Amino acid sequence: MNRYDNRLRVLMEEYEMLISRENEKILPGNGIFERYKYPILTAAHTPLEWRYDFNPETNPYFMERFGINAVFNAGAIKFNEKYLVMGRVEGYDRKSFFAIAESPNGIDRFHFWEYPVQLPDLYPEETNVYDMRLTAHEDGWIYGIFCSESLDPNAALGDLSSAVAKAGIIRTKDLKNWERLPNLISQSQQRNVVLHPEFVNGKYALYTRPQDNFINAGNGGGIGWALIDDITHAEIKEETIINHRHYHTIKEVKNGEGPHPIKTSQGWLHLAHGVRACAAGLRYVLYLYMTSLEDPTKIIAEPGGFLLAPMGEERIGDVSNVLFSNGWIADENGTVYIYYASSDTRMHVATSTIDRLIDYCFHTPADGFRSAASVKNIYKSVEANKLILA
Ligand code: M1P
Repeated sequence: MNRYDNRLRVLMEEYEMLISRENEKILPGNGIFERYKYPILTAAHTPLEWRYDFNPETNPYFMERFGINAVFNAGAIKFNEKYLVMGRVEGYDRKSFFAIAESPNGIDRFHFWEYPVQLPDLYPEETNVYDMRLTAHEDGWIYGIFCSESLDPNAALGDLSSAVAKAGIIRTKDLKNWERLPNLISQSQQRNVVLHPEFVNGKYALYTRPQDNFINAGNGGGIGWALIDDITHAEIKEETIINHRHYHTIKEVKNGEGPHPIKTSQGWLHLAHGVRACAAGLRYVLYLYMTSLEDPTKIIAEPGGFLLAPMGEERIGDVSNVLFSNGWIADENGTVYIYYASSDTRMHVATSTIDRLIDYCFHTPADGFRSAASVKNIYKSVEANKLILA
C-alpha cells in the first residue's frame, strides 16, 4: 500500500469513529445541569472532503490542503426532528464561516452537511462572519443574526487591527436557501444581536449589545433592547439597556445575550455571557436571567454568579478561559440542550430541564454585590439546614 492509500484509510477510519462516537453524561453534576464527556464538535469533525484533495495525481501525499482550526460558537435549532447546530468554523487562515451539523439526539453523532453555508455576499468590505443566532420567528421565517466584521475605514494608516462590528441578517424557510437582508443600522457598533421570537407591540424586537468600539463595551452599559419597524430594513431608533453590567461581578467588563430566550410559564428564560478582567486576561462565563412575559424588558429573576464557567480542558484553547453560548434547544419534553463553546476552540453540550432552570433562577440567591452579603447567604443556609438535619 502506498503512502496515499495508507493515510486515506487511517484518516477515514478515525473520522468515522469520531463522528459515530456516543457521548456520556458526567454524573452526579450539580443538580442544575449535566456536562458530557466529549465535545460535540471539533475541527476534526469537519468533513475530510473540505480539508483534503482526494486525487492521488494532484495530492500524492494525501496532504491537508485547507486546514480547519476550530469549530465553536454555534447557533442551534430543532428542525424536522433533527438537532441542528450552525457552527462558526474557522480555517487556518483565521476566516470564519458557517456550517450546519446535525445530530439524531442532540448530544452526540453530530455530522456536518456536505457544504458549508454560502451567505449571499452583499458587502464587499465584509471580511469575517461569526456567532450566528437562529430564531424561528412567529412570522414564519427562521432568521439568523450574526456578526459581520470589516476593517475600520477610519483606521489610521498602518493600523490593520481596528475593525467594525455590525449585525448581519439572513432568513430562510429550509436552512438551505438563505435570503440576506441589509445589515442592522445602528449608531454604535453591535455584536451579540439576537432576534426575540415573538412580535412585541406588533414590532420585531432585538436584544443588542452596543459597544464603543470593536472590543470594548465602554459606555454600552449591557444587553440592550430595541423595537424594529421593518426587519427588511432594520434600524435601531431607540435602545434601552435591560441587563446591566456591574462592578465586581462576572459581567463587570461586558456581557451579551446568548441565544434567543425560551418562553416558559414563569417568564422568558435568558442565557447570556458575562466577562470580567483578571491577570490571565478576560474570563468569559455563562449566566441566566429571566424577564416578564408581560414585559420582556423587565428582569424578574437573576441568580448571582455564573451558571457555567470553563473547567478542565475547556479552559484551554485559542482564546483561553472562555465559555460562550449562542445556541440552545428546548425540547417538547422539557429537556434543554445548552450548546456552548470552550476557549474559542470546540463545541460542547450540557443538558438540563426547563423546570430545573426556572428553579435555579428563582431560588439561587441574587448577587449581593458585597462579600458580607455572600457570607449572610451561607449563614441563612446553614441555619435553615440545621433545622432540617436535626
Ligand atoms: O473571544 C471570546 C469572544 O469574544 C467576542 O465576544 P464579545 O463580543 O462578547 O466580546 C466574540 O468575538 C466571540 O466570538 C468570542 O467567542
